[in-house]
Amino acid sequence: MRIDVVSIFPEYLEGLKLSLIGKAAEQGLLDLNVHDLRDFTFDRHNTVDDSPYGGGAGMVMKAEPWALALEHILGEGPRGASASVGDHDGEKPKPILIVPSPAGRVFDQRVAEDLAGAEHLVFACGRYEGIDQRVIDWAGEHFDLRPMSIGDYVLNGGEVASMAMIEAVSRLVPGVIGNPESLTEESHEDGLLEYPIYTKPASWRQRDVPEVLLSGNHGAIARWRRDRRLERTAEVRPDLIAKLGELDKHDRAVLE
Ligand code: 6GU
Repeated sequence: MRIDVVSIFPEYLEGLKLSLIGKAAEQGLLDLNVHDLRDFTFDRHNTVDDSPYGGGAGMVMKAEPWALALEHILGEGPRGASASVGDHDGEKPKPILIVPSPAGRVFDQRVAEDLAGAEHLVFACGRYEGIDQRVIDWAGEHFDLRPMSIGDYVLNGGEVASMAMIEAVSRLVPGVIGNPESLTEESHEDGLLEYPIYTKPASWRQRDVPEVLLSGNHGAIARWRRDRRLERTAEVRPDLIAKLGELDKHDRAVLE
């Protein structure tokens, strides 16, 4: 998977080079490219923003640097040499352009799974007052446009949101996580939160690991874990319980 990120703070994205995501990039599973928006400005002050037409607080990101940065990304890479902006004759899907914004659709594990199947993702990190709408509209002709929010709160810019989305998506790319089983037994994978986990010692400061986990009875352990997941989800995320399908008798009893 190819991932491009455009930001006026490319240093923010350095964190992605650490840990599993960085390793995947080194191994060639992910082709991660971070671009500085100011490299696509040509005035003395590398201006990327200006005051909003119609008045109001804050600044708006100018259209032209964004268009040049996105055109640069479209013109690069495998399709590069012969292809030019606007070449999408159906052989290849358009790259997905994610525009982080509190006004976007909310990103969740389902969206992450969908994006994990894409060949090319581009993240356009703006400041939250936003980017001139005309370049967003223009980009919609060349990209599969996806405004995305990571939750109902406001950040100062799209960088942290992009990092969260990139981490959630790239860990689902085959090969990035060594043990794919660790992907299936997770919160949000099947609509329930995780069960509590323990490691040695079996007794720590007068607190004991639940006995069933030491029993070697795999059926009992699986049942205990499911019960804890149901309880925990009902306690902290009743909205998720409401979204579950038909539950069996035992599950229903746990929730009563
Ligand atoms: Cl994706 N961007 C910004 N700037 N703020 C947010 C957000 C994104 N998601 C929630 N708040």
